[in-house]
Amino acid sequence: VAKGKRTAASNVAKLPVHEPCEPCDSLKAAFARQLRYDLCWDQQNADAMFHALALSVKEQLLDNWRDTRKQDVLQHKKHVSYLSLEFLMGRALGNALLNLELTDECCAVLQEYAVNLETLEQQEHDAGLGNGGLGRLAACFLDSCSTLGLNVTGYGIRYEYGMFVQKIIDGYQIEQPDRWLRDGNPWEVRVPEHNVTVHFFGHTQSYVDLKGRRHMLWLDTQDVMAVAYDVPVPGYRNGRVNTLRLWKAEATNEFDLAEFNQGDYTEAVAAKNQAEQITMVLYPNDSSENGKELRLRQQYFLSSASLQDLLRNWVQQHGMDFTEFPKYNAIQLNDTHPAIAVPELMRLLVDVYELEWNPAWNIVSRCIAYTNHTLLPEALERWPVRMFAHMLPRILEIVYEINARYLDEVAHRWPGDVSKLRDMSIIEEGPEPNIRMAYLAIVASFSVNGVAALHTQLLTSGLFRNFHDLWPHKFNNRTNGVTPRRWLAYCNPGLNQLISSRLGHDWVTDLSKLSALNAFTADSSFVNDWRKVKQENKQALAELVAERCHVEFDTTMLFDVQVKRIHEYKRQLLNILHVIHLYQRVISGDTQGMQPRCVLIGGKAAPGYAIAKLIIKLANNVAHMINGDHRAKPWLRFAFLPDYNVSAMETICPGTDLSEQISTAGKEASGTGNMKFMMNGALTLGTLDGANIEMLEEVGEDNFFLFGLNAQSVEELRGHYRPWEYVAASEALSGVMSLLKSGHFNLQEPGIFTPIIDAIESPTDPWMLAADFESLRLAQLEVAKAYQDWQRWTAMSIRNTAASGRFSSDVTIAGYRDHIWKAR
Ligand code: GPQ
Repeated sequence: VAKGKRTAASNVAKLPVHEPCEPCDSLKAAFARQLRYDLCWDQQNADAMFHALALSVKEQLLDNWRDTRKQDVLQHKKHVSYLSLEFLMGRALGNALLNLELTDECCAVLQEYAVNLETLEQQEHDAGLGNGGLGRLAACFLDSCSTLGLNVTGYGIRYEYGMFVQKIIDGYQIEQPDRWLRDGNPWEVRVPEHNVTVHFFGHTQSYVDLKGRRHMLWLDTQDVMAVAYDVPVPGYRNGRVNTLRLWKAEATNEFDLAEFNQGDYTEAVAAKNQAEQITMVLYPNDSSENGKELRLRQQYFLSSASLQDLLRNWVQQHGMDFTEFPKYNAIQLNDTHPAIAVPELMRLLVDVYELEWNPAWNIVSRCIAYTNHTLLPEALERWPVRMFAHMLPRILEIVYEINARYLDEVAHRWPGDVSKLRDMSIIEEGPEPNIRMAYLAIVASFSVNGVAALHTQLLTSGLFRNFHDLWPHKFNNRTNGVTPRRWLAYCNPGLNQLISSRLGHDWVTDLSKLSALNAFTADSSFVNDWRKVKQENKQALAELVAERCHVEFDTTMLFDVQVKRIHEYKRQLLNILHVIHLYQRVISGDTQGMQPRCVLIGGKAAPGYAIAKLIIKLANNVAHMINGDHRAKPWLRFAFLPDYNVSAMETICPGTDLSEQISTAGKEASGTGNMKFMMNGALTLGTLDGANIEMLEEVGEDNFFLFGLNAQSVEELRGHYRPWEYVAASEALSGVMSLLKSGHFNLQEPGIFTPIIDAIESPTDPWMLAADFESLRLAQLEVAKAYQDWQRWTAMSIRNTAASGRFSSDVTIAGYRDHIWKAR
């Protein structure tokens, strides 16, 4: 047997492809069989039942999954590869049942086993293969692509450990590993026939063949095997099942054998461990660079494996002629994380498939498109040239060649302008030269998009201005969206039913239909029902808070919520300052006109982000103080929710009255949590940032609580910002700062909040908290007033849901389809 070359594919190739078989079992039969024969667990506990149920539901998908693949090939449907280091999928069971229209049947089956669906759903571990918005966007997009009938494959990494589990101990964040695969993942299918080999390290050597053509060899590499694990992505009741292909790193057989032949068994096992390291853990940084060698290995591993997979499929179907490849393929880069796909695709076409440079570049630059997700400089990826030279020597050569040819174009456009060449070069010169991944992505892409109107405008006028001058046609905006299946139909069954009772079900795939809800704001029975649903959802949220935070939320009070990654630019601190201010009002007896409220903050901080972790500690200490004070109880309750994740959001957004979207203007590229809240009838307290601006446009100023500086004023203020003046001018803020400085919230740990106090009072505070405090306070007074008229509030709530249609990811994906992918 040839070493390592036997694949499952070569074994089954001789079998008839369409052997007739029995029709698939009903869900009921499949479940009984799974429980009794396949699972073979002795105890039929909830966990076993969940696995049996998930496996049975997956079975229901398999025929459609296979047919989808077959039909797409037969119809030569354009294929889109969505390359992303993150897919924050959350749980799959409830969503699959909804999309397959199996929820009722499933409940009926489970009734015979005396167990309810919700209990089983809660057994499922979240697939937390992402940090926050960027990863969840990828997940929403996959749902919309399937629902819109597009041939899209998500390519990602099967991290053994996903996003860490957050524990709060003495108010501090403690990170614990997320062992989500511990009990197995019923949804995935390991597909060894798609294995590919990825090279690292080694060196290059050129040689000239007999025809005089120069070739580059990449020699003495250390190879890693990429094993495909496929996860089904069912569309909404349309029979389509797309694929999320997640790669796991394993040692190659060759690698093992070489070591074995020298008799070094332990070295061979160590090599296996080293290979498997690559896909071991998700880097837990959101909107900031990781800069670690292992992260670059992950990026190259994903990019190379996915592109090899694509090209192999192409050659199988079309042979070695790649001229039409761009007509049938688009590759979307989710931020620059997979931007190394650019030189890798060049390498595969030139070195492996032996195309000349120009035709290869022509193909690359007609396939690749890049989405930017932030303007924050700390998130812009730059890799040391030195690291490339060592780990990916052949890729570095290709990057140099791309850069040289592209700089010719720059020189042609701006003759004699040396500083332009320096500013725009893919290589950033200096004592430690770096590769600017965003520039690499822009140079190769036919489309560069931002994720909200303001963000795109700031990109083209600021960060990428030179590139916009050079290639204006590449730039476009695609405002983000969220899937109305998970984020309304599934997570809010009460509202789903109420809406459908008046509008029918079509809104689930055409969310613009929700605008018809505006007609019901004067229908008192509808308004009453809407309020009732909200109350029930608040009850469910209160139960979650009670269980996780041991704080009692009263559903008659206003639920004021901010959940998202903890980051200075998102300004959870501004929220906490306002809570402290409310607390001061209560203890000073200034409760005239005050609206009782429950404030909830949740989110994870990157483990190395000290000030973000300190903000969590402050939130917990303030909460502890307030919740322990009997004077506060009727007016104010405050909780920090540990381990905020996708499934927590499914309970949080339906139960929220007020959604806080309070980032410093110009810093939040889009936001997507803001849209989930809006869809579920929460009102927004927000700055003119990211997609907030478009939400405000849709719902109107009367139904939105706007405050704070706009992006332009923020920039104008920079350089002469004097926070102490804002403190002095605001009695409320002065009071808050004094209380904070007095050590009132850290009696046991003197001085711990000094870094926070210093940050607020610094004239270089990039987030300008003090500047926006008064404006936020006044907007919150408006919130309180509005909430006290529940009929008015409910009408506003209905109008928010009604206006949320534009923020369906179906709309966003239709935009990618028509304007970028040109797919049908
Ligand atoms: N975003 Cl660069 C992330 O979640 N992680 C990141 O590393 C970067 C961006 C977010 C961004 O902050 C939000 O404003 C967007 O709504 C989201 O990406 C999706 O575009």
